[in-house]
Amino acid sequence: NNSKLVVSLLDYGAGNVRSVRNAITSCGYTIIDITEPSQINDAQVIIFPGVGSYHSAMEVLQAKGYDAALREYLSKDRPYLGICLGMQTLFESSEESIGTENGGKAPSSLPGLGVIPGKVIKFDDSCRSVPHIGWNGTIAHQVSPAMKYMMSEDAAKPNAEVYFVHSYYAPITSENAPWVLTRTTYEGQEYISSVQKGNVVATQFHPEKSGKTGLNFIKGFLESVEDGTLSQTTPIPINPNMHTQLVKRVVVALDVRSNDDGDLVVTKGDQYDVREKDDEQPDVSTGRGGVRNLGKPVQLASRYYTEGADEIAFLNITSFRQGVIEDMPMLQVLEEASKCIFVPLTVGGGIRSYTDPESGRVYSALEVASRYFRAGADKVSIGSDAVHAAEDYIESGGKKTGLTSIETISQVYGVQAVVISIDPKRVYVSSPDDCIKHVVVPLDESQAGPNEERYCWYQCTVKGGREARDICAVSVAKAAEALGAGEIMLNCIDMDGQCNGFDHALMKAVSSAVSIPVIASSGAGNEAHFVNVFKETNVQAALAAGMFHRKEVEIRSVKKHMEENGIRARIIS
Ligand code: 1PR
Repeated sequence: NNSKLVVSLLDYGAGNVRSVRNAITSCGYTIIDITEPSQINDAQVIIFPGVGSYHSAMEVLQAKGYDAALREYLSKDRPYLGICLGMQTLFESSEESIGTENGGKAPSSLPGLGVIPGKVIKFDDSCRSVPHIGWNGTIAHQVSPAMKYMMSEDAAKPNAEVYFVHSYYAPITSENAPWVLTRTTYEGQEYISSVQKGNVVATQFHPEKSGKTGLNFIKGFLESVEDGTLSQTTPIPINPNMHTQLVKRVVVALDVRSNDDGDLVVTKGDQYDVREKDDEQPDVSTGRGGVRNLGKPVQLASRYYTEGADEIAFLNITSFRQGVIEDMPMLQVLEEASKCIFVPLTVGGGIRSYTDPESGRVYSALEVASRYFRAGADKVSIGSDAVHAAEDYIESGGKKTGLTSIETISQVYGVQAVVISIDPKRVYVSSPDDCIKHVVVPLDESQAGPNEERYCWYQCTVKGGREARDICAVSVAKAAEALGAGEIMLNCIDMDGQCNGFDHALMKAVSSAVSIPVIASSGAGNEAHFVNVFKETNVQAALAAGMFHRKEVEIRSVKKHMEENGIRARIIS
C-alpha cells in the first residue's frame, strides 16, 4: 500500500496502544501522534483507542484540552475511529464515571463527548461473568464500506468473531438506533458493538486484537476514508431473533526462561520441573539435566497465532530470581511478538514491586507492569504477589489498602488487564472435617489420593511451586476478585505436563466461587480434554502448553472437535 493517508493517533499515554500502532502499520499506513489540540483539526483521520477507565479518559481529554477540539471535529463529520473506550466516550455519560478511584465513595460524573444519545452501563454480573472477555460475533444493522472485508457472506449468520474486553456496554435505544452499525449478544444481553454515522465510526471490540478479521476492519475503514466512500452506508433489515455467542477460548502458554547457555527459550515442565530427566550429558556439578528447549518464544508464538490461538501467554518462570525491570529480553519478546501477533498477549512472572540491589531504587508493581504494557502486553498475570496480597487481605478482615499490585494496576489499566495465575497443589484429606480452614472438594474415584482419600484442598504455592502457603486456591481467587482482578489462570501442579486432562474438581470449585472468568490450565493432552472441561465446568477458556509445543495436537483440531461436540469456538479460515 503506497497510501498518502496519514493516521493521526490520539494516544494519551494511559496504556498499550502499541498493538493499534502495529495494526495500522501492518495495513500499510503511516501514523502521526496527536500531542496538542490544534493537531485535531488538521488531521485527515483520527483513531482514538481509549484505554483505562471512562473517568480517567475524560479527565485526560479535558486536562489536555482535547475534548472541545474533538467535539468540533466530530460535529463536522470528519473521519474518526474510536476503539473500546474510544467508542464509549462518544456517548453522553457512563456509570463507570462514578469514581472508583475514591473507593466508589465520591461520585464524579464527568460527561462524555455526547455525540451519541445514551448512557454506558455495567453488565449485570448476577447472571454472567463480568468483564465480557473474549471472542464474540457481530450482527450488522448497516452495510458499511468499513465492513467490506469482514461482513458475513451469509446474511443469516453473524460476522466472524472479534475480540472484546469490557465490563460496561452501550444499550440500544430508540434515540441511538440509527447509529448502530453492529450489535452483539452477551449471555442474553444485546448491546452496541459498533457505531457509524457518516464518517464517524467506533467499535466496542478491539480490531487490533481480532486477528485477520480485525485487520480487515481497519483496512476497510482506512481504504474507504482514502477513497471518500466511508459514509456510504445502507441500513439493512434487522432480525431480532439472530444472536451471537461468546465462544470458548483456546489459549497457549509459553513458559520462558534462559537455558544454561543464556538463551531465552520456551520450556515446559513436568509438574513444574523443566529439566530433562534422561539427559545424556547432565550438568557435572548438579547432576541435573539441561532446561528443556522447545523453541524460540516469538517464533513459536507467531506459529500459534497463525494456527488460530485465541490468546497467547508468555510466562517468565524464573522471575523470582531477578528483577524484571531489567529483564530486557522478555520486554523484547513482547515488542517483537506484538508486531506480528494480533490476538491478546498476556505476560506473567515477576509482576510485583522490586528494589534494584545496586541503586536501591524501588520500582512499584505498577511501574513494572507499565513497562510490559508499553512493550505490547494486553494483560499482566500476577502469581506469587497475588497470594501474598490475598493473605494480607484475609488477615485484615477484608480491608483494601489500595496499595497492592492487583489494586494499583487494575485502577490504571482496568480490571481486565489483571490476570491472577494460581499454582496450587493438592493436599489430600479423608474427610472435609479434617480441614476446616480451607475449601475442601470431593474427588471422584479416579482422582483419589495415595491412601484412597476422596477429598482434597488446593494449597497455593509461590515462586513457581517452590514454596507452599497456608491458603487455598478458592480463597486466593475470591480475595483477588475483591481486590480488582479481572480473570484467573488456574493451574494445577499435580496435573501439569501429565496429559491426563484438566483438574475438573478444582475448576468447578474456583469458577463457582467467583464471577470473573477462569482459564483452565495444566494437564491437557488431547482434543477431548478441552471438550470435557468446557462441558463439565464453567471455565471460559482452556490453556495448554506441552501438547502444542510437541506438535502432538493442533489448535485447529481442538477447535474442530469442540464444534463437533456443540461447543462454539473461533474457527479461522
Ligand atoms: O509468581 O508472579 O513471578 O509468576 C510466575 C509465573 O510463572 C506463574 O504464572 C507460574 O505459573 C509460572 N511458573 C513458575 N514456574 C513454573 C514452572 O513450570 N517451573 N510455569 C511456571 C507454570 C503453568 C502453565 C503451564 C500449564 C499447562 N506453567 O503455563 O504451561 O500448566 O501445561 P501443560 O498443558 O503442558 O500441562 P510470579
